[in-house]
Amino acid sequence: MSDALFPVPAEWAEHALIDSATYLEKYQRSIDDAAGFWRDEAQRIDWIEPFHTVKDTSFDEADFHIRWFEGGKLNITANALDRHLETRGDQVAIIWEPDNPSETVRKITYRELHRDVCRFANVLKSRGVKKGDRVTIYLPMVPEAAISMLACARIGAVHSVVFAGFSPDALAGRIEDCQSNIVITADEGLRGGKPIPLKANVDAACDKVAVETVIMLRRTGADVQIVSGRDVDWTEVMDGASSDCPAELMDAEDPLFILYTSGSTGKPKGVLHTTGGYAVWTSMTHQYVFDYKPNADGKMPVYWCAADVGWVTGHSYVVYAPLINGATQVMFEGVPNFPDHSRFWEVIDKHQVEIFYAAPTALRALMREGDEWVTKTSRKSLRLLGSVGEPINPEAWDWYHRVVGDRRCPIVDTWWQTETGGAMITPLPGATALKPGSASKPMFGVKPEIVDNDGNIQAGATDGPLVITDSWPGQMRTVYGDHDRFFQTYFNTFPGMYFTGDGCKRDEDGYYWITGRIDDVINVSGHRMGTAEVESALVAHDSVSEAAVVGMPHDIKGQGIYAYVTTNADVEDTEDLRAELVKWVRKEIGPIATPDAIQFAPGLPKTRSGKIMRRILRKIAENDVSNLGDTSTLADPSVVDDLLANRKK
Ligand code: 6R9
Repeated sequence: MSDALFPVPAEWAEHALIDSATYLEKYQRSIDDAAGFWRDEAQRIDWIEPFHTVKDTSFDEADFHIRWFEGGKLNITANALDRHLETRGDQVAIIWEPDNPSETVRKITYRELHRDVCRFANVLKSRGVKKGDRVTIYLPMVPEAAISMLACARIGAVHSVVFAGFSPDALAGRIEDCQSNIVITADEGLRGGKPIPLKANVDAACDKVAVETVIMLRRTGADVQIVSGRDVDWTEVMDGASSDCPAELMDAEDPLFILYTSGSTGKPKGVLHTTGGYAVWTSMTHQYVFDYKPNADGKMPVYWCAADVGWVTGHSYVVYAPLINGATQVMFEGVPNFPDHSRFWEVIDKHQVEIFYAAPTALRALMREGDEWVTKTSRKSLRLLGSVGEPINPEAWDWYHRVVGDRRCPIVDTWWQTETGGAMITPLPGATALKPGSASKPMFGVKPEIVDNDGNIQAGATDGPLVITDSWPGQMRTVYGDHDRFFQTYFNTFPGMYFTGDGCKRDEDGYYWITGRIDDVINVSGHRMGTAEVESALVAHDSVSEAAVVGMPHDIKGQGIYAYVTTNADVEDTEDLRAELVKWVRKEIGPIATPDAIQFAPGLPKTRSGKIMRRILRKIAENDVSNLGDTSTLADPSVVDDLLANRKK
């Protein structure tokens, strides 16, 4: 923890939507009079029919339910598109910056986006997609990703975006879980100059699960296999489609999307978000956290969230909230270090970005390359910086603040999760004095608490598991197809409360400091990996009999993946096998799951009841071996000696 405190700059206190007094007042009201507060905030959305009940929620097992804005009818795309046409139809909604800066930038106005979304919605309809059907989207960071998502929402279909870095197997598992029979993809993706064979991956996935239609966008023009009767070309089907598509009337609690995320057990869960609460929550948080409003000249500031649409940050803060709020935003196809380490800052200068939101892992990687890549660019347009995805260490915070933001720009360190839909604990730039590394204070309507291991709420400065004790509009509503798993995962550990899976400290000033996951989830470069997922990929290999995976500290990724692998008796533990296992996991899950270290272990530390003692494995991976704690309950304490002797550096 750092002791530094950065007061709210005077011009922010004066001009921001929320100053410190307003924050306190609004926060108090959001807790004391939740219904009144949210009735007012919900007016930011155009409701086709008004809701009759603001909030009807209970986290108790006997009466477990979460419903917001019941009776309300809306369409989120009418809010993101149609309502802007009259006032800002010709305003640029999306500035698309391609992977390679020498390729042409695309600028898409609200009118054009509306037209393309309507067209693509008609394409989906003509393929038999109806309200409630699931549509899988496996696309790179191109405007068509947003168009596809919005087209689904237009007609009430439920999108499931699968990150384009996931393997064919991971894709097939997600298609199967939500039983979608249509996939939208591209011939190839492009990242850092390297092509990613998306269509070939879809073909491989389709060998495992039956899919009726594949719509393919041509991004690179690569030679790909076309399966006749199943595959159709994006441009061809769009050409004939009408741009008139009325927005489907959706209930506030109708599903909007499914997004798969890793948990501590089992396969990834389909996190389901619904329409009304998500629309209110994401647009409100986006407006207040980024102080998003017209500049003095009436123009909307250029906003850039560098997250991929394959993650929740891309859903909430690239696609839905900015468009609902009428933003002009940059959508970036590439990576921070291509063609060189100045790319982020050059894009900021090129498009005069005022608000920039990125992940600490990217900042740490760039920080390592030296300041000059940053300082040779202007960055004068920047006013506000944001961070999301993992704890930002004070060194990276300081670099972001001092070098990137020239000490001028506040940093909003936003803590939230796929499950929470939008920012939960975060500074507001005009209201919150900043402490580097702290996500600071709760957003309106959020009641965080820190509990002890028995679930007793702790007062004052303390640390422990972080829970949220009451519902907020953007909360996930279920695990797709497994409502019981939803309850068991989040509401069973500490009855009556939502358990975040994160550990947290609260200091004397009431600031929250997220310390990281305390369940079996590893946060690799801001991406969640379940240890169970990597383990099951490893044991699926013929040579492996058992595997245990834990996190290890990693300078750039935050956490790396450390795998202990027990091979079959007749297998030799060679370097070749190690390399093969790394490749295997990449193939099974995708490059984000690449193990950073594999240690061959003839035995794993197990209790007499057969439970692997991960605490010991974590300590060895962290090289914190001076105190391994009590090992006396191990069935065979001698395995620990072998583990210590063969630790991977
Ligand atoms: C939005 C997103 C969620 C997990 C979460 C926590 C970590 C996210 C953070 C942060 C510290 C922040 N996390 N933001 N930790 N400070 N500002 O990242 O969602 O992919 O579901 O990950 O990420 O551990 O529980 P998701």
